[in-house]
Amino acid sequence: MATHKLSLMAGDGIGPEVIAEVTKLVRWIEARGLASFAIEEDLVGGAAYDDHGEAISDAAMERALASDAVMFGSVGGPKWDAVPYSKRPEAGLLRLRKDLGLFANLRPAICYPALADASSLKRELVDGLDLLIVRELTGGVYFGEPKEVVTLENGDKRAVDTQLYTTPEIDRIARVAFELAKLRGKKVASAEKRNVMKTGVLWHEVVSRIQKESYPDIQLEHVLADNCAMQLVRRPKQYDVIVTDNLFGDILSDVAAMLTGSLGMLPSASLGAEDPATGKRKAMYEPVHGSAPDIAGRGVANPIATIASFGMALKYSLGLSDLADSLDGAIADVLASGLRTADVATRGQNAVGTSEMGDAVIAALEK
Ligand code: GGG
Repeated sequence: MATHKLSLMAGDGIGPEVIAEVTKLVRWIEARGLASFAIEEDLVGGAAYDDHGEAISDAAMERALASDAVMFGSVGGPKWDAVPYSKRPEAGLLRLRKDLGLFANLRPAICYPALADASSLKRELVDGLDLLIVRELTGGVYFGEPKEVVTLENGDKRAVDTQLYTTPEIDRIARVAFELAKLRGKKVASAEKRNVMKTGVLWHEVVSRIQKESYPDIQLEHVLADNCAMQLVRRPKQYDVIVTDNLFGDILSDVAAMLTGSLGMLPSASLGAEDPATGKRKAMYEPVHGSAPDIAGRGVANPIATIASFGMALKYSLGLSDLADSLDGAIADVLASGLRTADVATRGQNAVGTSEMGDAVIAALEK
């Protein structure tokens, strides 16, 4: 049996609480002889800064690079508001994405039937919703240079972030979206702002060309990102795969999260390019939610986004697709049984804690 190298980076706030549920799952899988794991645990974010003054150490980066998959919790919090920009907790996450080359961020937004009443929209608008946001993750305004705050001669300050995309960056993320669409609803919506941004013009041009040249059977719709946000809360089921840039993807997936009931329901996979020699990709899996400092340490966070992210790791990195399907089924069963964490509990439902929810998913897997 192959041993899977898993790098665990729990991070800050509720990160350690939700990652603890992945550790339980790993032990359960091992106890049943389904797979074996070599686990490395590393600090990241504010926890790493407090420990050694950087949001991620070079040694932790080395271990992440050598792993089959990184399971990441969450980073950030008001405790580190005054930390210099380059050492902020989020810098650890951005370095992981950049140095592992994780350009494709897959964010599925699925509304489980049992949670349709917890959605921000009416049941009929979200029941059966299953959309996939494909967010470009290593380019755009998060990384473009110049990126700085300068003090002008008159004492005023000027801040600049640069939205920058090249043809190859758009080409490769578009191909990921079209390939995924082939396996799903055979349609892609590409969201940008070509009416006001040059990067939007290039994005539109490249995505159109890729579709014409390589994916003529996939239906392509271009949508302005602001309109896409509106359509997501108006008629979300019109979409199957949405491909978009780093910043718009971040925003649109938070909107999509509320359609599923909670940000605590959205998993993600961040994937690099396939190595032609091994067929493997660098990969990191994390809940879309952040560190939620308001509820950290109380054991009430929803672990489903993190558990489902681990399911994506089983599928995309560890060759355990059947187990990933069983895990998805177990999540659906637990929700159907009425168990809820506080974020998705509706009137009259008693909420359970993080650990109870994790235990219930394992119990459902055993059935
Ligand atoms: N688990 C996600 C997380 O911790 N996010 C905090 C963060 O730094 N987000 C930046 C981004 O993804 O845009």
